[in-house]
Amino acid sequence: MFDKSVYVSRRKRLIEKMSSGLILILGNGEAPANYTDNTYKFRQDSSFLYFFGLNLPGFAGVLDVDSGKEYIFGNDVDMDDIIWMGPQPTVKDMAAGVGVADTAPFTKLADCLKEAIAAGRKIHFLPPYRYRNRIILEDLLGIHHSLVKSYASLELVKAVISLRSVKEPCEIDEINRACNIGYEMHVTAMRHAQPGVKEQYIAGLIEGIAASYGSMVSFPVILSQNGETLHNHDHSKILTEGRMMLTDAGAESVMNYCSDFTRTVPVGGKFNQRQKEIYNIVLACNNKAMEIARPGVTYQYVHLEACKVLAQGLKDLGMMKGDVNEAVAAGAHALFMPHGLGHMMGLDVHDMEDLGQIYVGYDEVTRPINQFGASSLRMGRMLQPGFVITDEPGCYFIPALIDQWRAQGMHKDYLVYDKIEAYKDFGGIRLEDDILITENGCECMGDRRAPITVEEVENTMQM
Ligand SMILES: [Mn+2]
Repeated sequence: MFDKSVYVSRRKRLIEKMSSGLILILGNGEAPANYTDNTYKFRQDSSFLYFFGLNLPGFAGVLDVDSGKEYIFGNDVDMDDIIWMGPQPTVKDMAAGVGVADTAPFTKLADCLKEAIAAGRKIHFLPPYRYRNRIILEDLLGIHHSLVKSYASLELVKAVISLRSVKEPCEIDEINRACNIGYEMHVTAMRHAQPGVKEQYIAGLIEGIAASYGSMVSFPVILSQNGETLHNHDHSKILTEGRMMLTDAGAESVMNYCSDFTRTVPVGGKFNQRQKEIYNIVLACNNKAMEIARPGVTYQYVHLEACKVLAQGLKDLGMMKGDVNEAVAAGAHALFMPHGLGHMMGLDVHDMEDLGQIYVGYDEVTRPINQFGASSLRMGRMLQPGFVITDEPGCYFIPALIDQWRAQGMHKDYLVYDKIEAYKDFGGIRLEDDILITENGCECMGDRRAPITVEEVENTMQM
């Protein structure tokens, strides 16, 4: 946990941003996997972690915007719990550790909210993403669980996003820790990417590295020699010479801050000419984004500039034609990169996605682009110092998409289908780093950037 003052200050700033009423922040509970006592690994709600820091199931925090009073609701363990789990600190002691003086059993939360509702006060809560919390909110507020999400407080959503978007120095340290674990995961994956090795074996190895640092992966590992499938969780293939292995994976630090890197390497450790050509285009896109991302420019602009590098590279290889700026404005490059350049990252790998991507990634000035490819950009708005974002351009040859676009004559002024056809067996490449926006530019997070140039990757794989 961070120092008590970190949580005290965050709650104070949250209260200052709100007009009136009560703020309810629900923590998560245990989630049974196949029977009640056999649970998934516990993951606390990120906003609860941010404001109340307690990484245990079954808590809720309440802030009274008008009086400034703060409460934590949760149950002390009983003898049965002690027998199975060992002695545990009291809720009172844990709450004191994050600067909250008033605590009560979880059942008292209903009384607290009922009293406020009876007095005509507004209860602000965040959109629930777990069924358990929807049902708890139904019980507490009398709103049917199917409707409860639509009653979430937009005022609270916006206030929480404004705080969590700008990372504090202590958070940046944590993200760097997660990145250092990610570095080890990716170097390990590279060194095992040999013909005859099963994808699942490497996926398991790197998941074990995340777990061995007392944490877990920040999302299910994506690892496949069929990298053209963007989120490929199928690890059943045996690595084959001539293919490339795409690994998109990250770790959570002990305090649940995330990393998220992608590397794509030639199976066996040596790029062939065709692989090298596409690879270097994607690397140039990644580097371009890092070169221009700074406060005062939007990430939508950075995305489009990176796409222009992609289009220019593919034009040089004869797969695209015409004016590069016009091709990108038309969205022709999205055949090869049907996703956005990146997303915010912090306590969630897609930071605050539960609060609504439109509020995290966009504002009144920067609106999403309603076009295939660019519409998948999760983060578009003006950059500020302290933002942590992923930089993850890619180039994929998706046979079904190529066939569909060709049949429909899509963007035929910019796409040379006869040339593209020859790459249908190529797969896909994505290269992802995590960047911190600084006062004048940005920097790559983690102590070292994971091997990324052709030379670095080949050298790493030979060791
Ligand atoms: Mn990512």
